[in-house]
Amino acid sequence: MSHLETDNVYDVIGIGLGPFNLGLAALIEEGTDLNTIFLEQKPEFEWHGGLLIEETTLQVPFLADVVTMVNPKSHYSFLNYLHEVDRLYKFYFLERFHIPRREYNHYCKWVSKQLSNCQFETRVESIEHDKTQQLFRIETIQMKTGKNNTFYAKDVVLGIGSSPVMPASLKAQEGKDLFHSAQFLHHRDRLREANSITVIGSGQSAAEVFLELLKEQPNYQYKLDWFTRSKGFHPMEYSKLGLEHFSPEYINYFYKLPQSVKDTQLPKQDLLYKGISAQTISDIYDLLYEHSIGGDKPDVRLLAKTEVTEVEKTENGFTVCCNQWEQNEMFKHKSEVIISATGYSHPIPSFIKNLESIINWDQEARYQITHDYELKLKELTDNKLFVQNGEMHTHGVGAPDLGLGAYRNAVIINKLAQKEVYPVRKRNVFQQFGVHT
Ligand SMILES: Cc1cc2nc3c(=O)[nH]c(=O)nc-3n(C[C@@H](O)[C@@H](O)[C@H](O)COP(=O)(O)OP(=O)(O)OC[C@H]3O[C@@H](n4cnc5c(N)ncnc54)[C@H](O)[C@@H]3O)c2cc1C
Repeated sequence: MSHLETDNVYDVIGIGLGPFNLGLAALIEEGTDLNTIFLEQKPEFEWHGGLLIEETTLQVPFLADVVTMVNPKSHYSFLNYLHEVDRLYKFYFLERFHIPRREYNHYCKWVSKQLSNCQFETRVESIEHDKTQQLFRIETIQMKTGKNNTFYAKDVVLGIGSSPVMPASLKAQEGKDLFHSAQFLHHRDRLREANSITVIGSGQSAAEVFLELLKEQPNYQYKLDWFTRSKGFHPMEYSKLGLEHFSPEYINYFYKLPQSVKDTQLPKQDLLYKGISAQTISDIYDLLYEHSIGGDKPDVRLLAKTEVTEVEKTENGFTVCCNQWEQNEMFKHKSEVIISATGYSHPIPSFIKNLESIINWDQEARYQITHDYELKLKELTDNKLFVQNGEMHTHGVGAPDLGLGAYRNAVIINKLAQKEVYPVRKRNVFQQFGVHT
């Protein structure tokens, strides 16, 4: 590759530095000689900053750090982090598997600061494939200075995560008084001034936001409503055999199913990864109980089976048009602030526009992806383009799961290095998925 007159030529470039590409950066730096750089638009590592609410925890055990599940001996394990920041005894006596989200973020930041291959404040604007050089050409912009730069890579790994989603009825009114739950902590002062707040949605984020608002309600005295169009405020599956769906075996089983079967099954598996943790439900219930002691009637309403159909701006907030779909009853509701906890999606990034003609798309305009997380390309080339956390339609519910990140990175690294750097174990769980193993 040295024939290009530039220093910016790499074996691998990672785009985005969330937990998945951070793990890739760490495992590559520790286990290979590959020349890599990981480009991130934010000024430093930050994991869902608007939702780093105190007392919230990871929904997976701490072993789902960025390396342990493939290399527990790594310098970058969570346990080594605790050791290095002098918290090992404190954690030992804490006796908890589910660590605070704020600590997971601090741990990831600690990892990123020690790696030489992470570059922040750099947004990727476009990628092109240079057939002659057999390289990807990546154009970036430096966030602070606006300066453009060009990088080249033999292989690229997309790790750009997800984007907040709002229904059209809410999106039209988005602003300081109506925002996605991803922005929750950034609007805290506004929320504390409000007379009435409505939370919409019933996933984990909605529940965490509602719980936090409920905790502060006695101090700030707002009216608090929580609506969801779901049938109820349901718990996420957390039985041990249910959790085995987040395993390499289930990925392998799911991958081999026909696409039509995958598309039918996935929506039926919502509660494996959506829904609310039983602990958060219990915390909410306990607090409602506490706030109602002695006949107190906190101004709180929880209403399921209720879809928001329209939101109109008024002088003092919003009029929210709702439909209780089971009773088929429409009603109007007033709220000064609305929080849309309506989930995330994985859009195809606009920066790959110039690659659209060489990528193989499926009938639903989604990536076609090999078992090893490589995008299927139309052209025969030496260059590989991988995706992390954009493959639920092909690899199943484990795609966004932090506990499977290290496994997926081991598979990707073995392909990038063209040798087995990190062994991938075939038998991990007790149950068998499918007739043939
Ligand atoms: C609030 C929340 C809590 C969660 N909690 C859990 C949990 O407890 N357990 C679990 O298993 N899963 C959890 N998940 C799901 C899990 O998939 C995500 O937490 C995880 O962040 C995904 O990591 P990622 O690396 O794919 O992407 P992200 O963390 O989203 O990171 C992607 C990064 O790419 C950067 N980027 C995007 N475009 C560009 C560009 N053009 N140029 C440069 N950089 C770019 C972004 O700035 C971002 O930093 C949670 C998800 C959310 C939203």
